[in-house]
Parts: sequence; C-alpha cells; structure tokens
Amino acid sequence: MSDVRVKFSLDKEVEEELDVFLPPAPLLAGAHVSGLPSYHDLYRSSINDSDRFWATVAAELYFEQGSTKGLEWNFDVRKGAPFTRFMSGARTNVAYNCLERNIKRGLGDKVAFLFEGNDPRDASKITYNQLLEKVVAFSAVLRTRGVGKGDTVSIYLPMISELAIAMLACARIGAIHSVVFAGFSAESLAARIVDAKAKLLVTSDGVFRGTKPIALKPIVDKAAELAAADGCLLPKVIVVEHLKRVSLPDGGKAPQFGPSCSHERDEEWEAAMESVKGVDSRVEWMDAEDSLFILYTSGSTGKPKGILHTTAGYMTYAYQTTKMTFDVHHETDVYWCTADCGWITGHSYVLYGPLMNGLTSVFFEGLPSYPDASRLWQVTEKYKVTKMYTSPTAVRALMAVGDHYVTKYDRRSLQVIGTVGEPINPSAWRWLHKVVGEGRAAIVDTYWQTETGGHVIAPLPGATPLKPGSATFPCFGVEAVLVDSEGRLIEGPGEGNLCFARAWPGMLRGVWGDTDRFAKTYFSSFPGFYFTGDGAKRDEEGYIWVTGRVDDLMNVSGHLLSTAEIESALAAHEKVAEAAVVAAPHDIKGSFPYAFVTLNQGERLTPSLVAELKQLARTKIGPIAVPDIIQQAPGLPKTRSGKVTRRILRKIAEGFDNGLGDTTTLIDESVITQLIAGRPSNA
Ligand code: 6R9
Repeated sequence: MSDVRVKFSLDKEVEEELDVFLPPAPLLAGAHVSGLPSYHDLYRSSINDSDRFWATVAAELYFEQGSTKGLEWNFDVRKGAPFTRFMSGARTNVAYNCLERNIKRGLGDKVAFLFEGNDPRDASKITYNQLLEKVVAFSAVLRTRGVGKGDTVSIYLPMISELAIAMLACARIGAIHSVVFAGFSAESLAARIVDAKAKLLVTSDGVFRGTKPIALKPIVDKAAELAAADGCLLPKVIVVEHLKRVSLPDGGKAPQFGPSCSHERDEEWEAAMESVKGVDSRVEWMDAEDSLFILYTSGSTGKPKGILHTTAGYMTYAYQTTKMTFDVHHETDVYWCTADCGWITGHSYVLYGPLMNGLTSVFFEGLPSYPDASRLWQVTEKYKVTKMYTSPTAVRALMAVGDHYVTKYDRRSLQVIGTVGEPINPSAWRWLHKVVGEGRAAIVDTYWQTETGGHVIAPLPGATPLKPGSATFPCFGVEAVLVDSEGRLIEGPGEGNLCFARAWPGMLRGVWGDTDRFAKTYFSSFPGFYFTGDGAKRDEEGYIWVTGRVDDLMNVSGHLLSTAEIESALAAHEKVAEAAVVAAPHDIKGSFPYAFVTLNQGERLTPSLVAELKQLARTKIGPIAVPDIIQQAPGLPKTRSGKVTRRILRKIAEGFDNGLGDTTTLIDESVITQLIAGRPSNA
C-alpha cells in the first residue's frame, strides 16, 4: 500500500498532520469502482439521474414484475406526511433473491455459510441448495402454524443456523420478522412482542457465551407471561434444542435449564421440521413496499422504536452496498461480518447483503475473546477470510491485549477490514491497518444506522483515499449535508448536524404503529431533511468525520441506548426520586452510562442499593444498559423550566471541575459543587 503524507486542515485552529492511505494496488485492479474519479462520476449520476442509477442496480436482481418508477419521497413535513417509495408496483421476494436466484446462476453447491460455533470445535457448513431446502421447510412450518403474509414473527435466537433460516423463511412467505437480540431481558423482549403483536416466536433452550451457559427459554417464558398480562397472547413458540449439540467448554458440565418445551404453545424445531416433510411452500411475491422486517432501536423518549423496512428498496440497497463497500466478488471472496443478527448490521451484512451477492460467509456464534483474544485471527486463517467486518469496540479491546494474539495467525488473505457502530478513533484505525492488515488491507469505516438500512457514508476499497477516523464520502444516491441549529445548510468545511437531503432506497419507511413518531423523530428538527441525530465535521476535501450523537441517545460498545430508558429503569426503585443518565468516555466501550440519582428523604446510596439499581437496569433493559457508575445526587441541575441540564452532568461525569459552560440559567447552582465533590473516586 502506498502511504502519502499530506497536510490538510481538520480544524481552523489546529493544523494537524495526517496520513492519507491510497487504495492498495491489488484492490484497484479488479474493483467494481476503481479510482476516485470513477467514484465521483458514478456518485454524480446516482444523484442527478438517480432513477436510472437504481434501475441499473435493480436489474442485477430478480423481479417477478418490474416497475418504471424509481424513488418518490417527501421529507418536508410542511408539505404533508413524510414518506418514501421505491419501484412502486414492482413485485419481488428478498429470500428468492438470496437463494433461488443464486441457485439458478449455478451457485447451488457453493457454501453459503461457514458456521463457526462458540466453541472452535463446533463448525459446520451449508450450501445454497441446502439452505433453500431448510428455508422452504421452515416456511412450511410457519404457514401450517397459522403465520401468513403480513403477520409478525419474533425471533430470539443466538447466532446459530436456525436464525438465518427463520429470517429467510419469514421473508419467503411475507411474514415480518422482528429479531430481538438474545441478550435483552424478559421485559425488553415482552415489550417488543406486544408492540409487534407477534403471532409466533422462535427461540432456543440456551446458548454458551464463552464458558458461560445462558438460559434463553426461561426468559421467553417470562416474556410471554408479561406479554399476556399486557393483553398480547403469544400463540406459538418454536424451540431449537441447541445446548445438546454444543461441545462443552473443557471441564464444563451440561447445563440443566429444565425441559425446553414446557408449555402447550411450545414445539421443538426438529419435530416441527419433521412434521412438514414433503410439504411444498411457495414463494410469496411481495409488492415493492410490502413490509420485510421491523427491528427495534432505542428512542430518545425511552420507548424503543420498531424501525420498518420494506421489500424492494431494502433489498436493492443491501445488495448494492455490500457489493460496493467490500468490493465483493463471489468467485474469490470469503466474507465475514462478526455482528449478531439481533442488530441491523447482522440483517444487512451477515444475512441479506452477502447472500444476495452469492458469497460464502462465516456465520459466527462466538466471542472475539474466547477461547482467547486471537479467535478472530484464528478464524481468519482457518477460512482464509478476504473481507472482514467488525466493530471499533472489539478492535479496541483486542488492541489492548497485545499484538502477539494477532501475529501468531496468518492474515495474508485479508483485503478489506470494515468497522461499524461508532466512530473509530485514529489509533484503533491505525492498529487495524498496520498490525492486523499489515498495510495490505483497505480499512473501511462505515457510517450508517438501523434506519438507513445500509451504509450511507463509507469508502470504496478500490477508489477512496482513506483518512484514519473518517467514514469519508457519501454512498451512491445519498446526499449527506450538514445543517446548523437553525436548519441552514453549511457549505464547505465546517461542523453541524448530519442530515440527508433526499431519499435512498434502503431508508426506513416508518416507525411500527406510530406515524407521528416517524415524522417527529426524523423530519421535524430540520424540515426538508432526514436528521440522523449525529453531529459531523466536513474537511476541505469533503471528508466527513462523524463525531457522535447530539441527542439523548448514547453509544455503548456500538449499541445505542436511550438515557431516558435507563433513567426510568432506575427511577422504578422505590428509594429513587429522580435519575439522570449521561454518557461518559470509556477506553474500550467508547462510552458508558453514568447515572446520577436523587434519593427519597433520608435514604443513602449504600453498596446494596447500588447493586439493586444495577440489577433493575439489567432486568428492565439488559446487561449493556447497566451503569458502570451510580452517584448519589443531592439534587439535579435544572433550568428554570425544569429541564435537567445533561450537558453539565456530562462534563461532571467526564471529570471536569470547571469549564462547565453557562450555569446561570440553573435554579440552584450550588448543586454543581456538591456533585463535583461527591464524584466517586473511581469516576
Ligand atoms: C449500523 C448501526 C446507529 C448510530 C449512528 C451513530 C453510530 C454507527 C458509525 C457511527 C460514527 C461510524 N455509528 N456507525 N458513528 N462512525 N462508522 O450501528 O446502527 O445501532 O442504529 O446505530 O451508531 O451514532 O447514529 P445503529
């Protein structure tokens, strides 16, 4: 790789010398987009002639019925309700494009997934033909159990083959899947079952995370009970008996979680599959804007939002961004995205995007740290992975334990290494580039959201000169803009709120069951624009640097959490009068939740109360929401209108003693001195 040192100004005051890394020569040669001028040309046509651009992409996929329509949208709430449509009138099916389409072009015997278990001894593979067979069978299970087009199915599974099969089976019959990350608590799962009105749920008895066995079925039972109490009866639960087939960690004992099918509504996966032997289950041709899935993400108000994606647009976008960002070629690539399908990255870049591109991919159940911190590189060597995709949190954690874990395995196959979920700090970027990629691989920092369906700002491995820490330029068809607090466009270099000025095929179509919230969350801050909730800078060369959330969400290890949701979990404790939660910086996680709690008269924050509060966050939301620090607050800094000034609390949590900004609007300034004095010594 050629390194060119150039000077550019990132900030008006600070002249910084940064490296720019040109695309590695071997990648340039066969790339879908080769060289920066080609990117610029294509980008221009994707904006100026967007319908033709997307029609060309869609032509690579199968449509049962085409459409002459392209993108239609309204982002301006002053002109009516916001909406987006793509290829109106077309009919297609996403699962068909993942499976039959590839089989018809001769890829039937190609390996679709290399399943790599939690335990390195547990590995298996499945071809496109075999995957189709399982998907057809499970789609018959769904149909015969009363699930049809437009019904919702909740999926609460670890990263095992049945997760991919269940998602594709839903897509095949037009059922809407709602995958809930199998680390969420019973209460979180229940809320998602109720909101989605799930007709069926797929789960497993349990899973091992490293050496730790985790029972999932009891969480599902509890969630079903809570959902029923909330008026939503879950008619059917399909249970994968996963634990009996895993190799146990050395010295470990088989966990006893009780019978996996303990209720009349429960049915074991294999038995259900057996029951539909020989039953055909045809593809359901879906309208372009028929719902494909919902996926819950944190919302500023605390209640999670069901982000809705539809058929043709999501499909076209997941296909095309996988192809472009990783520059994939199914003939030669072995692709690996380490994400869990419980998150959008797993939807677009473990399942749909790679399959539509006919790739062989690793499907990983395990952890980067188990059996030790070399797992990612051991698996890379084992399968000769060419394109890999992971998170800055994982990178920082692996970087901290030492290079020898990396260097003992052969990584010469790696050509592209992607990251997603949060800003990647330049030192982690450089480590990936130098130590992991040995200077040979392109690093692609991909910025996007559950809502965007796919990458919206990302480099192209064969085209974009890279700057560590920048997600670089907008993807095709995406018009990224910065606006100031008044909603005025910022031209040229500057900093502001990151918005999009036009629709792209993969964007969300709504918030499940809540039209107002869709309009309010994304389109009301800056009329005419979709607002991401993130801040960003743009340098003189047009590179975009996403700086992080500017709303009440926080990013912990790449997962978005709502401050309001954690606050209400803590405030549910009878001794807590009020709670305020802010994000504080963390070397590995990026940030962590730091909680300030005011207690009822006479109460004290004892270690056991701290433990009870942490447990509340764990049971109401999940382990990732547990605040690392809980500080007792004599009062919270508030404005005269009663708003908690989180800006000040954030500074206190960051360790500042002064320079807290304007405090004159507060009702009681003395609270601040007390909060600084009361900061725990480990804060
Ligand atoms: C895909 C995903 C979205 C939020 C997003 C932003 C942050 C994601 C990033 C990034 C800087 C990147 N984010 N990728 N920030 N650089 N490359 O993560 O979706 O879970 O919805 O989170 O994550 O804050 O708004 P989601």
